[in-house]
Amino acid sequence: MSNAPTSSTEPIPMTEEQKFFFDLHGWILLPSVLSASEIEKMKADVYGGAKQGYEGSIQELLDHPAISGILTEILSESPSVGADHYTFRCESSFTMARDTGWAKSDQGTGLPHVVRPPQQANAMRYQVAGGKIFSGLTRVAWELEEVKEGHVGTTFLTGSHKANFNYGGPDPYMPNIGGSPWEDNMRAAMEGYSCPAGSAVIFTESLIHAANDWTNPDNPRCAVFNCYNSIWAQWHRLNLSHEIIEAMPPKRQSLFRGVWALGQGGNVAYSEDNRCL
Ligand SMILES: O=C(O)CCC(=O)C(=O)O
Ligand SMILES: [Fe+2]
Repeated sequence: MSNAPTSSTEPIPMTEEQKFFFDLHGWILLPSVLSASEIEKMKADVYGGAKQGYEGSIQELLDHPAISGILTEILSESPSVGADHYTFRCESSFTMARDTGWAKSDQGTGLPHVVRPPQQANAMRYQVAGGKIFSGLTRVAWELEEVKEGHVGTTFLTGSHKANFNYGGPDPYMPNIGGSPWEDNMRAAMEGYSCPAGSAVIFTESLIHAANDWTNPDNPRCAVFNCYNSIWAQWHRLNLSHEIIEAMPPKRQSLFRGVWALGQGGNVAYSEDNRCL
C-alpha cells in the first residue's frame, strides 16, 4: 500500500486497494512517504517550536502529493482535481512533540472519541453511495519519528466508522465512549500501527480513535495532525491569518477558501474576501 516518495506536486490517485481498506477499516497507513532530508527539516521545525502545519517546511505536508490524490477521492463530489485548485479544504492543523513518559489524559483525546457518533445522521458523517466514498471530517497524521511495534501512537477501533449501534453510554449523541458499560472492552479492541519516520496515517473522524501514553524509550513522538473537509462543510474555526495564506503557492491557498459551493466550478480561488474563518 506504499506511495513511493516523490518530488512532484501532481496528486497521486488513490488506488483500488487503498479504497478497499480505507472503507473497510476507516483508516490507512502510507509508510515511508517522506525522504530522510525532508524528515530532518520538518522535525527541526516541530522541535524548534512550530505549533501548526502552516509553519516552515511542514507546510509542504498540507498538500503533499501522496495524500492530495486520496483526499480528492474521499472528500470531493467528483474525484478530479482542478489544475490550479483543490476540491477539498484544510481546516485545522497542530503539531505534537511528546517525550518518553508523556501520559494521555483519560478525559481529553485519550478517551476514545469521534467527531459525531456515526449511528446518528450528521453533516460530518462517513458515507458511501454510488460506489463513492465521502469520508466526512478527515485527519492526516504525519509521523516524523519512528513509531515502534508495541509502542503505539494514535489507536483506532477499526470499522467503528460504520457502526450501527450506540456505544452504550448515557447519551447517544455523546462523541466518545465515556460511561459505556463495555468501555473497557472497546478500549481493549483498539489497534495501533507501527511505521518508519516519514509515514502518514489517514483516518475518518467518524472512526473511534484515541491518544495514548508515549512509551517508546528511544525517541519522542513528533507528529503533524492536519484536518480536512468538503469544500462545503466546516467543523473547526480556522484561525489562520490572511498574510500566511497569501504567501502560499496559489493552489495551496485554495485549501483555505470560503466554505460554499454554488454553481458549476463557482468557488475555486482563495482571496481575502473569500476565505474560511
Ligand atoms: O493525540 C493523538 O494521538 C490523537 C489526537 C486526536 O485525537 C485527534 O487528532 O483527533
Ligand atoms: Fe481526535
